[in-house]
Amino acid sequence: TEIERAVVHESVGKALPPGTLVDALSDLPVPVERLTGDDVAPTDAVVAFGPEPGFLDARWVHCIRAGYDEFDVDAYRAAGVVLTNSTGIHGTTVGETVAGYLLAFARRLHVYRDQQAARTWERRPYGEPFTLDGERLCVVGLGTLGRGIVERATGLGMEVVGVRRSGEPVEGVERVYTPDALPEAVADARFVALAVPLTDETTGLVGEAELAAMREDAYLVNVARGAVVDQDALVAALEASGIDGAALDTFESEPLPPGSPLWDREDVIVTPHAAAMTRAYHADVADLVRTNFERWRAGGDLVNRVD
Ligand code: NDP
Ligand code: 7N6
Repeated sequence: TEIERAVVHESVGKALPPGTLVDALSDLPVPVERLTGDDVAPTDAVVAFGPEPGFLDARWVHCIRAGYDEFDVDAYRAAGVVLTNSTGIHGTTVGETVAGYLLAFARRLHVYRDQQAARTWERRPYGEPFTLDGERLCVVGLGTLGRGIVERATGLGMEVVGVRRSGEPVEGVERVYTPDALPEAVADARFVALAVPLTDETTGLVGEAELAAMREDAYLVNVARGAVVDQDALVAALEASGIDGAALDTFESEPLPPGSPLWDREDVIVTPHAAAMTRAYHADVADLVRTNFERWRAGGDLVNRVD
């Protein structure tokens, strides 16, 4: 089937100004229009942040996120609608954000920034600051995000281990574990970074037992999805000094509710699901969509197909 129109759904506004994406796609061989609501035609390609019921009438839906957990993949398959995601574009942004979290914790930058607000000139105790050099990081999920994190961490002199489904080796990762060995993989790590998709297998992946398996001076980083971590168990572990801190970009409920105990903790860095933000996001997404348009026309396989 030919695609006769591309529509940029208003939901993309959660990640970028929609007009930037419309402009970046203006060289497609079909008209590109903005869409509010979900009234789409069977010959439409839809570019969206999240799902809408009407999208099941489209020909192809492209999700501008890597995580497509909000989409009912079975329903798309049953309706014969092609579904693609945006994995592959977040390695640098999220990798740099995670490097920032790790550096902040080691060099205590998060504490000094808090102190600055109160004009407090006070160095942290001698035993507190450390260097990342030589510290061990365990990266859980070694795809685009995981590798982006690994590259920065090795550049900072860290020793990196990781976890992935296949257990296959990854450059820069000294030892790759399979998911069943997660407690063993995290046991010796000063930092544990989560970069897995949210699936049945990864929901609640890090709970009481995994937090207990971590070092008492460990930090947890979650740039995956909130539900990968049992948030109550995390708060309990922080309160009991079972771990030293956490950097969280994703939460069980977003925005993080004002009453959450995570807000007030000095040992927690909260970012508003912003780890992947960049003013080049529209261009990165447009490259993916353009590539797939060309493949579609040439009758080839699309990249990043998830159905
Ligand atoms: P990829 O598909 O490139 O990588 C996923 C990795 O997770 C793979 O290495 C895979 O293993 C591994 N994995 C899957 N299931 C398990 C499991 N049960 N246990 C251990 N490892 C597992 O995805 P991306 O790196 O592009 O994105 C990952 C997720 O990060 C997204 O799904 C999204 O939820 C989140 N994300 C968050 C962002 C943010 O703004 N904070 C930005 C972008 C993504 P294998 O290699 O063996 O297949
Ligand atoms: C856009 C965030 C993803 O899954 O959640 C992220 O790719 C997208 C700023």
